[in-house]
Amino acid sequence: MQRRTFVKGIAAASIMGMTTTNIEAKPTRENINNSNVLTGNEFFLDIDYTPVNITGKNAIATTVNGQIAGPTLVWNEGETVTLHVTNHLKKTSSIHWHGIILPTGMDGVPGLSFDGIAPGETFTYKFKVQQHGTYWYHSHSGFQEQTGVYGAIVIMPKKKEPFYYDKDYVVQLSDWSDEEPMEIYKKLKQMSGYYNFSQRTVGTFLDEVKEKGLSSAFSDRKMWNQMRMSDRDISDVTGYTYTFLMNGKNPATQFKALFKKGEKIRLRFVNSAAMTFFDVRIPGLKMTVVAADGNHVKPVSIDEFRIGVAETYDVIVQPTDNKAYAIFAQGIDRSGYAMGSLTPNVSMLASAPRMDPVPVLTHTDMGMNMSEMDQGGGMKCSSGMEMPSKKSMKKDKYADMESQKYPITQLPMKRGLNTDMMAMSPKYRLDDPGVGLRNNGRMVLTYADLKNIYSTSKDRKPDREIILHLTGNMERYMWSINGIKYADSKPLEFHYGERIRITFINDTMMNHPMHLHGMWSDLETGDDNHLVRKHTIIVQPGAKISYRVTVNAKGNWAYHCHMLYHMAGMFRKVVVA
Ligand SMILES: [Cu+2]
Repeated sequence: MQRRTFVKGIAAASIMGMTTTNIEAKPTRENINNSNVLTGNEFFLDIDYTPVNITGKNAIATTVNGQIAGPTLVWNEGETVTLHVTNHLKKTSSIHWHGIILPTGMDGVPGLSFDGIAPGETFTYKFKVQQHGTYWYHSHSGFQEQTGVYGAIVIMPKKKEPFYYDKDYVVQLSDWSDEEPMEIYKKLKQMSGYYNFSQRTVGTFLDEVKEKGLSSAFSDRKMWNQMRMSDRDISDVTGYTYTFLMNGKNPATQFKALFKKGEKIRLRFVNSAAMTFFDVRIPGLKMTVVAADGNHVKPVSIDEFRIGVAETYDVIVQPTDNKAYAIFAQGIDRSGYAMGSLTPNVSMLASAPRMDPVPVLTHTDMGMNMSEMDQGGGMKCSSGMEMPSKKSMKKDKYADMESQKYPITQLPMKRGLNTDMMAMSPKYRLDDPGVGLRNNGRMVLTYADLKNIYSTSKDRKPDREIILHLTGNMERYMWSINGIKYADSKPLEFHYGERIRITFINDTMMNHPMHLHGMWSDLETGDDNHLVRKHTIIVQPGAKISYRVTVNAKGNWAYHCHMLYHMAGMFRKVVVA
């Protein structure tokens, strides 16, 4: 895979000028200033087909203003913005402002907020900007996001921020495929492992035998086989078809962020990929995380962070040497990477570090707790093996979160063909960096490290709780919530003015980045005095997570997994009345 990515990169580099335009930033302290940035209060955005060559092959992208990524929009907190979006495609299109608090009619979800933008038409969005930080926008129609309809949003704060930096860059990560998204989706439907070549072979089995002995290797294997799952099921769509981009550039053409030695550089990471989680690090530099999903957090110094699809993180780095540093974002399944250089000189480029080994899912990722295996717990599977299920909930460090009791609103749940597994002992795993990042010798950010910089001790306690299971059937590539896919579901009813606790239990083996439109998600990380405010929350495989939502926005809202090919089923309409 590594070699393939490299080869693709070289091919693209040799046809420079045919690659998409993306001019290097020339930032100033409070102003992201490059030619791919639009500032002001009124914006004109054109969605259109654009020929691109990202991999060495000509392809047609759908773009905003002719570029991948689309222009970075810079807004000012407190001002009203007007955005005229014209659709030049042959199909309905839309722009959704991800993470932005606005009236439902401006949210840009066809069928929920408005009718969508018909071919040849212009829709004008207008709303007051009530927040600051790093966000993004994307099409909410079909698979247009996969083919390029996305860009970053930077909102300048009214008040001075509680940290200092000299330069400011957006680092927007994405995944590009020359294949039509519908083709990708069809292949996944036919064979969910189509793009995953990391699954175990006879060779790896023999290695395991050497390592663990025959019986233990065999029983491990037997268990996975009985569950018709693979412990290498990390990503559905991989570097086999994807080229990973940083600000529209592949690893050969490289995005470059310039610095002078000693300067503090703010990097605004945005994951605009359709399907790819990235593990981001800058070898040789500590990163100080200062914001998550646009909101300030207590600064935390780390070596690496995982960014789920649709999340954003702002970090500050201070390069100490006059050399090029790699901004390295490897795909969660290690099938490829996006990369750029943090460099004192545009002609000085960093080389890529080695990718980490392909991660292997563990019992933890299946919602099992090995220490409890003897007494019960584990994962139940419709097709075969059933784990003993005597309950033994040991007190753990998230016992407080575990013991919170609110009136629970029962929601319909269907187990059947739509679900082929179930986490028997789902745990809060906020301090778990996740599959592939555990014990890697680096300081990896976890949700437990995220603390709102402002106190939330006066925030209302939840009035009630709803529990939602993230469910799926890998074999049929069907995703759902509570075993019910969107098409068969009833809307979730939230009451205007209430505070609701949402608990997700992930019954699948994949990470799902859950995104609620229109309202903030206040994540419980074990410290009620500093609930961290997010718009997208990763629910790890076999895990459980809780957050609180103040229901302060009337209307219809989308609530869904942000993995593009999971969305059709793993989606709910929320009605606030
Ligand atoms: Cu998902």
